[in-house]
Amino acid sequence: MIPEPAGASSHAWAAIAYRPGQRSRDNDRFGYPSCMGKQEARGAGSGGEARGGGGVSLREFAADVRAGLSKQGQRELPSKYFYDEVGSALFEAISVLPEYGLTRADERIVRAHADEIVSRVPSPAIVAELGSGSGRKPRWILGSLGRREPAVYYPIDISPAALARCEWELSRIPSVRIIGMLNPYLEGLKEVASRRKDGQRILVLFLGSTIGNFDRPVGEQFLGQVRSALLPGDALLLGTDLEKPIPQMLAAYDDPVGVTAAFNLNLLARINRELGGDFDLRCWRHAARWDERQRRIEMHLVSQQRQTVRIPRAGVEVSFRQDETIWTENSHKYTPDLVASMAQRAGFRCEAQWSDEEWPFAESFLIAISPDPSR
Ligand code: AVJ
Repeated sequence: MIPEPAGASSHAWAAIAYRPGQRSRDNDRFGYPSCMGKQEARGAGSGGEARGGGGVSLREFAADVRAGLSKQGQRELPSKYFYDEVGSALFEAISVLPEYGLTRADERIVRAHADEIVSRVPSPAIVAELGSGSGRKPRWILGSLGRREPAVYYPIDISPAALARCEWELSRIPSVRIIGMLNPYLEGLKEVASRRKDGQRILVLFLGSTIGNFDRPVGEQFLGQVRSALLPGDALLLGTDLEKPIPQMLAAYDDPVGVTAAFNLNLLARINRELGGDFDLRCWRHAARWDERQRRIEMHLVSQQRQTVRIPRAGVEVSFRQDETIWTENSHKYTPDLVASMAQRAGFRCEAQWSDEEWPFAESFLIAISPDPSR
C-alpha cells in the first residue's frame, strides 16, 4: 500500500459549492455516489428533507426499495445504497483485501503515469472528478499538475462527508485549490464547465470502474452525456476493471473473510435501520455469480427459507421463496478494445491506455472529439 501523507495540522476547509433544486430524473439516475468514502450526511443537504446515511433522501430510498422489491420475477435493490457509513467503511476494507485488487491497481496505474497523463492535457487545465472517493487516486495527478501550474480541482459527489474527507486528504498539495461540488455527477460537471475560463481545458476523472455498475448501454449513454458537457479537446481518464480468470473474479466478490458478504448484507441492515424493516439477516446469504453472456459479476442476496419481510416506511410487505434472490449489484468487466470502442461511440478518441501487471485493470485516456455526437 502507498503510505498516507503526514496529517495536516492546520487546514482551511475549502468551500463546498452547492446548487440546490437542480435534480432531474436523469441526473438522479446518474447521481451516483462514488465507490468510496460515503459517510454519514444526516441533516445536510437540500430543503431540510430527512436524510439517511450517505446523503440520499429517505423518501427516495423508500421509493427505490419499494419499487425494487415489488418487482415480479427478479427482485432487486440499487447498488448506490450500499454506501452509508457502515457500507463505506466495509468498502474501504474490501479495497485492502488480497482478493480484491481493483482499487490498488487503479491507484498504481494513476500514480505510475501521472506525469504523462498531465502532459497530455494542454495548459491551463482544471480537473473534475466524478465521485470524490477517498482522495488517494487524484493525489498523483494533482501533484504533477500543481508542479506545472496553479490549478483547481473539483471533486463532485452527493455526500458532504465524502467531499469533506477528500478535501482534507488533498489539502496539502502545493498550488492546487479544491472546490467540492455537492451535486450528482452530470450536474456537477456542467457547473464546473460553466466556470471554465477562456482557454482552460477540463480533465475529468472517472476512476474505480464505477462505470461497471451501469448496464452497458446506460454506461455508454452516460459517457455520451459527459461528452456533451465538455468541449472538443477536453479529456476523460476512465478506469475500468478488465476480464480475468473466472475464479479470480469470483474470489474478488466473495472473499473468504466475508467482508464482501457483510457489505452486501449491510444493505438489508440499512433498510432495517432507516426504513424500519424486519429483515432477519441470518436468513440471508451473500452470493456472487459470473454472467457469461453479459460478462459481469452479479451480487445477490439469497433467501435461505420461505419468509415474509415487512418494511413499514417503504410501505411494502414481500414474501420470498426459499432460494429466491434479491439482485444488488452488477460489475461489468471489459477488454481494452471494448473500452476504446465504447468511448468512440460516445464521442471520444482513445489516445492512450495503461494497464497493470498484477491485476488486469485499464486506465484509458480519452479526448473529446468534435462534432458533439449527442442526439
Ligand atoms: C467500486 C463500484 C467498482 O463493483 O467492484 C466491491 C464495488 N462491490 N465489491 C465493484 C464492489 C463489491 C465496486 N466498485
